[in-house]
Order: sequence, then C-alpha cells, then structure tokens
Amino acid sequence: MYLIEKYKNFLPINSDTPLISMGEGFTPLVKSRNIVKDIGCKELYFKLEGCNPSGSFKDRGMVMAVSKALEKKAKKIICASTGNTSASAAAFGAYCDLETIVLIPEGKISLGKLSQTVAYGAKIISVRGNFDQALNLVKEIADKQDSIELVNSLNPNRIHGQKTGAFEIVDELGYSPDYMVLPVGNAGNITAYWEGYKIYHDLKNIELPKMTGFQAMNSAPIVNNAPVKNPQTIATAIRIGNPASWNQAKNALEESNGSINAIEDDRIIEAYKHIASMEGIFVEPASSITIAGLYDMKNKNYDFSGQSVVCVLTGSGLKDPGFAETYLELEQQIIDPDINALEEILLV
Ligand code: AN7
Repeated sequence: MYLIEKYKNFLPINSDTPLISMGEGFTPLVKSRNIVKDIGCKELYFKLEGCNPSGSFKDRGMVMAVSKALEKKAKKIICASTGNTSASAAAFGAYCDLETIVLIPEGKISLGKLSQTVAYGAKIISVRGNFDQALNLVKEIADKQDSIELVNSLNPNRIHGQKTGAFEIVDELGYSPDYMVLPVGNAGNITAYWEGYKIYHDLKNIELPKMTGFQAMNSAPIVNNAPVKNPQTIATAIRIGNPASWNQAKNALEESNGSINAIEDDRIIEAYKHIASMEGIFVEPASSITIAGLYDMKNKNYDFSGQSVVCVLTGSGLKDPGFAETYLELEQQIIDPDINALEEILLV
C-alpha cells in the first residue's frame, strides 16, 4: 500500500487528490547493538530515512506536496534547498511530469545530491548566497506567480507528509519512545514529527516523547535564539541560519519538555565514522549529528537509564562522497592476484 494511502485519514486527501508513490516511507527501524551500551539507555533505534527512494526523509513530505500540486493542476514546482529537498522534488517532478526548478546555495551542496538533481532533469539555479537567501527568492516568486507551486516545508503539505515518520515508529514499537532525536535545519521535520505524535496521542492515548533536536554549532539559530547571518558547518544539509519553521519547532520543544543543543563539527565528523563502524549504518553528516548529540548529553551526565530513544537518520551516507573523501582515510593493502601474497597478509 502507498504511504499516503495508508495514512490518508491523517492527511489532506480528498477524492480529487491523486494517490501517487515512488516507494517512499516504510523505512527500517533498526535496533542498536553497540552504541546503546555507551548511551546507557534501555533501547536505541535508528530510523533509516536514507532508504527512501531519493535517499532522504524529504520524500515523505514531497509525495504529499506533489500530490496536492497535481490536484491543483500545477505544471511547475519550485524549492530552495541545501540538497535533499531539491533531489526529492526533482525525482517526483520527473515521475509526475512537472517542471522542477531548484535554487541552491552555490558550491554548498553535496555531489550526490547535485548529481541526482541533474540526472532527474531539474532546472538548477545556483544562488551566490546561502540557503536562507535562496528560500526568500523562491517564496517571492511563488507569491508572484500562481502557476508555480512552492514545495519547501513552508508548504503545509510537506509537514503533513513528514508526520508519517512518527506514525510508523509508533505503529512498529507499539508505543512512542521517551526521546525522539532529530537533526534540525529548517525545522520542518521536528515540527512534523511532533504533530504526528500529538495526533497519535489523542487517538491512541500513547505517551508523548521529549523532542530532542541538534543544530551545528555555527548554524544554531534556535539554540542561540537569534538568526545566523552567515551559517557555517561541514554538515551542508543543515547549514541554515533562519529556519522557516522556527516558531513551530520552539513550540514542539516547549510542549514536549524537550531540548535543543549545538554540536561542534568535529563531533559530527566523529559520529559519522562511529555509527558506520559501530552499527554498520552509513549516514550523511547532518544525520550523524543525532549520534554526536546523544554522546554529548551522555558526557554531560544525562541519565538515560530505562529510557527508549529513537534517532531519525535523515539521509544516506552515499549522498556525500566528497565528505567521505575528505574525512575518511583509506587504508588498504595492495597485492598481486596471487594466493601466497594473500596468505602472507592473512595468516600471520
Ligand atoms: C539529511 O534539503 O533543508 O529541520 O533543503 O537534508 O526539516 O530542515 C535539508 C534538511 C536533516 C534538516 N537532515 O531537516 C534541504 C534541507 C538532512 C537534511 C535536515 C535536512 P529540517
């Protein structure tokens, strides 16, 4: 069954809304075997959003936004993006025969995301500036031109679609975790998950999790309660200084008795390697901030004993080969195709 079909009672779907799917959603919830011991919680799960068709969680929101765009008979979709939104929009645009226009901060999106967007055939416009400036431009043009549908998370249909991540977690576990951990960039996803949990809380009487967000140290407007004019981080996906869903995220953090903290780039890089080598899960740096964040809390003597924790791992590590090249050291031995040479290495 399609994702938006399964959860249609909680989504803005009517008889005119085309039900489409590229295979998004229904992503694995993988139980930690190793990091869980370091954190000292009862259980730790990873929601592998990199398993979505375009390799990130954005597909959950995009499928809803594009269904609604089709319902309105829109011919063009537009977004600003740090990379994953543009890849997702371009994929759905290709699938649904919509012209896709993406505005990206020049030179600041990863090679994987850019390659996808090129391959899917989107019109790519690089802005000499950052994501926040690109977002202002697309807002303005979408306001002026009715025929262009904005598919950034300012579009409420994006948030609706992304709520399904929370539904899936509760449907699978049978309860909600005590801590729901997410990276925060434009703050759409933390907003969406909180809405999802609240819907299930009202409907199924489940407990509500503490929403636990992390921003990169020099791109941390919500943590510091002030926009960042020139945000910087190696985690380009969350290099955002003025999040669109700032107020909604603050609300989620307050209502859930949650927390949001800033993490140094060096810790993000460490966690990127750590979750791969400890758990066999390769994620992009913006996603590994959740792991870095948990270790940071643990180091600050946070007591997770008896608690359940779910981290949303928002995007695949394959998205960012340039990052891998820069921060991973390839250690290998090279041999001739000769059994003696192999034995020499392995039979020591
Ligand atoms: C891997 O693609 O903003 O807080 O333009 O790609 O909902 O913005 C991406 C954000 C986390 C942050 N992890 O989520 C974009 C974009 C990954 C991301 C986030 C993004 P939000």
